[in-house]
Amino acid sequence: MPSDEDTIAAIATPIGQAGIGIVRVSGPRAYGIAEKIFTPQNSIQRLQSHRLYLGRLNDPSSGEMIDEVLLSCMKAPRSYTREDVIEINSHSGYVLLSKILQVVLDQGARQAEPGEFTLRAFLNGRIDLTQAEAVVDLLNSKTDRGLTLASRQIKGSFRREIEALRLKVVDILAKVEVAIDFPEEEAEILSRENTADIIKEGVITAIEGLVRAHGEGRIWVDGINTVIVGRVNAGKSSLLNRLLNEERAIVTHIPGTTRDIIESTVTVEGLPLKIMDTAGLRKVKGEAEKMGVYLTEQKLAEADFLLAVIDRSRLMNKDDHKILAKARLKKALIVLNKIDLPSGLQEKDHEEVLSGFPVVEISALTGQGLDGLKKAIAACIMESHIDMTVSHIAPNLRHKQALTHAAGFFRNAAHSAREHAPMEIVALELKSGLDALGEITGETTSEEVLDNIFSQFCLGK
Ligand SMILES: Nc1nc2c(ncn2[C@@H]2O[C@H](COP(=O)(O)OP(=O)(O)OP(=O)(O)O)[C@@H](O)[C@H]2O)c(=O)[nH]1
Ligand SMILES: [Mg+2]
Repeated sequence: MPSDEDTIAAIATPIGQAGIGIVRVSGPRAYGIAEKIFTPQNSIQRLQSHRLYLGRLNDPSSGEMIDEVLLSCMKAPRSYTREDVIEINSHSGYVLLSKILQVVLDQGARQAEPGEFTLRAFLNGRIDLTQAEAVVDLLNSKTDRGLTLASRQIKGSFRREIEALRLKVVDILAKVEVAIDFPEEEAEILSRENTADIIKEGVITAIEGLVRAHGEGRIWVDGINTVIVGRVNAGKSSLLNRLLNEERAIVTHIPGTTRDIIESTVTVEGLPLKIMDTAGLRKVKGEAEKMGVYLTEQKLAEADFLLAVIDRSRLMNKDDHKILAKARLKKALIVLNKIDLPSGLQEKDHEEVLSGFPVVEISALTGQGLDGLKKAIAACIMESHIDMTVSHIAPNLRHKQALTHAAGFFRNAAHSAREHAPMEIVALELKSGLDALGEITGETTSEEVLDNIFSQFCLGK
């Protein structure tokens, strides 16, 4: 990891047309750099923290004025990174912002890596890892509720839950360690039965609640993972376009048009769907289409909910049957498409193949049946195992895995305590559980995991 002695800089606003642009600088030389390149309009002794200054930005190497800017100053530790931070608010535009960044770099700063400002906030102890991750959630959130969950997590809601859990465990561990030191008096120090109960009711039950919150909370942040599947030409892309109300995916009469996964977000009857159009499933020879079918299989496996599209105007074939077999393993809604054409389905298809599935009929071409489709989607999701109760936190997959690990250790600890295993074993399991919890907040997280998390950020964040 780069040294935090460096002063880092990056363009912090999106590239493109906008009213203003910001170059952000953080580190020990931030103020020094500002004093070299910025001339305030009103003469001042020195730059003060938490002030905004109007002035001119100059290139010291040429003496040329670059722009009239607003400079904001934040002295450590009262800043995003807990280091000295300056932000240069200029006019927007890529060329101008690049030039400002270059001047800052010429004065001894280094270009920041993606997420490096937030990484510093983490390394300097201003936020924990759950709060850093919530920053990504905040930027990516698909719904208002997701936004609320992310902003609560930024304020430390999840961090506090984990800390409370750790305190409970530390408490138990302290008693266990005293019992290890004074084995003769173990019975007076603690009751094994009671210790096992406290671990189970105070710790494991709480962790199980957090693991459940993963499924519920992520729906609002990420959307319900909805995958449109079906044989080639069934009208999958047409259906996606209908639901999005835009021409997002290419539609042609040629079977095998879609190869890449096309993903978008849409709200159906108030429910957030992360919806994916996929390549039609069939036996293929071409490389690109093969790859597309492979991707489809992957998305199918991860889906929360399937929209299985069947071309009602044709006889069902092997591909349809294969898809329906897969749909039986998931929450699925069958969409019989092309009802503007005469039906090609046979009576026995309705009775045998489609029995047990919720079915709707639509025409993706004319839009007929679309309202019914939306209602059916909502009904399927509401009645399925997907729990729509609003949780107050949204642990991500990484948190869920660490929680599951931790719960395993605590279960072993409770079992060992009850079964009169040596107290050293109980202590060891409790410590391993604590480490697993520490991975969530970042106390015991490996550098590899940290790199992975912060690489999801954009430049300048
Ligand atoms: N008559 C009629 N034609 C439809 C309907 N829906 C789609 N089509 C036509 O069917 C053809 C295939 O539609 P797509 O939406 O590209 O089908 P797809 O399932 O995405 O196809 P692939 O990506 O190739 O697997 C196009 O010519 C569409 O115009 C419908 O409801 N009625
Ligand atoms: Mg398609």
